[in-house]
Amino acid sequence: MSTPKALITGILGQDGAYLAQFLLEQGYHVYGLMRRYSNPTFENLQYLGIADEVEYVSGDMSDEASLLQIVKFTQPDEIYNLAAQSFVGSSWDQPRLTTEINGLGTLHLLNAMKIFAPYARFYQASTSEMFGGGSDENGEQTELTSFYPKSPYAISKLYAYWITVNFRESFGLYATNGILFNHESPLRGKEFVTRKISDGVARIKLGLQNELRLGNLDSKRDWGFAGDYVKAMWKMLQQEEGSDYILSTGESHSIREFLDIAFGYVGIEDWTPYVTTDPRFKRPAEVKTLQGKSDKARAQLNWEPEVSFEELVTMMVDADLQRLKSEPTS
Ligand code: NAP
Ligand code: F7E
Repeated sequence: MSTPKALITGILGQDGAYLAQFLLEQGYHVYGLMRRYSNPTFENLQYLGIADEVEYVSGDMSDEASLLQIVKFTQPDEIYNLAAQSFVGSSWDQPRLTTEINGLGTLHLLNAMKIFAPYARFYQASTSEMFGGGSDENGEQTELTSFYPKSPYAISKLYAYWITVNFRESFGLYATNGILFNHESPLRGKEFVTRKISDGVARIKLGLQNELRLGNLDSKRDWGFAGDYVKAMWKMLQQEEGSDYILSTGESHSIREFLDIAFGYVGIEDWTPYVTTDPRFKRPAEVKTLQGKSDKARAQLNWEPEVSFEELVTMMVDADLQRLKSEPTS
C-alpha cells in the first residue's frame, strides 16, 4: 500500500502540531501549509521534535490561487483545515480578515479539493463558539442544538460549517465538521485564557511577575487536552461517510476554578492578591457557559478524552515552569 498523504492547514498552530505528530506516527506523509512570514516560528513543531518531518508548502487561506496550486501539487488523501484567525477577542477588531480567512478560506479549500482531489476526505475545524448561548434543556450543547453565534469569529466559522455541509450534500464530497469545545495544552497561544494563566502563575511563582490581569472570571468552558482531540479528528475521516461530530469532555469549569488549581499547584492558596480584573480583556458580547455532549463521537468513533481537567491545568503550569526555568526571558 502506498503512503497516505495528509495536508494540514494551520500546521504551526497548537492543533496542527499535535495532529502532525499523530499522523506521522500513523505513517502518513504530512504536508503543512504555512503562510509567508519574514520570521516564521516553528516553536510548536520543535517542542514535539517533528519540525524536520513535515513537508512545508507555502500558501494563504485568503489566496485561492495558492490553495488550488497546493492541492493540485500534493494530491492529498486527507485534508485537515485547521488554519484560522482563531482568537475570538481579535475578531471584533479584524472582522473582515477573520471572515476572509475562516469563512471564504474554507470555501477556497473545498473548491480546490472539488477540482483537483475530489476523492479526498475533508476535515473542517468547527467550534462550540457557534452555539453562543444556546443549549438544550439540560444546559448542554449537542449536534442538534441551534446555533447563535456571538462574535465575528463564530459567525465566520458558521459559514465554514455550512459550506462544508453544502459541499458534502451538493457534490457528494467526503466532508466532515468536528465541532470542538475548547482544548488546550502547553502549545496553546499565550493570549488564550488558560495559557495566559499557566504562564502567569509560573512567572509569579518564579518571581518574574507579580500580577495577572484578566477579564471576565465567571465564564465557564468545557476544557479538554488538544492531544486527545486530534486523535478524534483522524478517526472522523476513517468513517464510511462524512458527518458532523461534537468533541467535548462533558464538564464545564469557570476561570476561577482554573485559577484555584493553577495557583494551588505552586503552593499559593489565595490568588486574589495577584489577579486584577481589567476591562480591556472583557468582550463586547460574551459566551457565558459551554458544556458539550459528545455521545455521537464516543459511540461512533469509540473516542474518550483521556486527560482530566485537573491534569490539564497542572500539565500546563508544569510546562511553563520548566520553560521559564530554562529560558527566563521567553
Ligand atoms: P491556532 O494555534 O491559532 O492555529 C491557527 C493556525 O492558522 C496558525 O498556525 C496560523 O498561522 C494559521 N493561519 C492563520 N491565518 C492563516 C492564513 N491566512 N493562511 C494560512 N494559515 C493561517 O489555533 P488552534 O488552537 O490550533 O485551532 C485550530 C483550529 O481549530 C482553528 O481553526 C480554530 O479556529 C479551531 N478551533 C480551535 C479550538 C480550540 O479550543 N483550540 C476549538 C474549536 C475550534 P500563523 O502561525 O502563521 O499565524
Ligand atoms: O477565552 C474569558 C473570555 O480566549 C475563554 C478559541 O480556541 O475556544 C477558544 O475561544 C474565556 C472567555 O477562548 C480573559 O472572555 C477572561 O469567556 O481562552 P479564550 P475562547 O474565546 O473560548 C473556542 C472553542 C474557539 O473556537 C476559539 O478558536 O475566558 N477571559 N479573561 C479571558 N480570555 C482571554 N483570552 N484573556 C483574558 O484575559
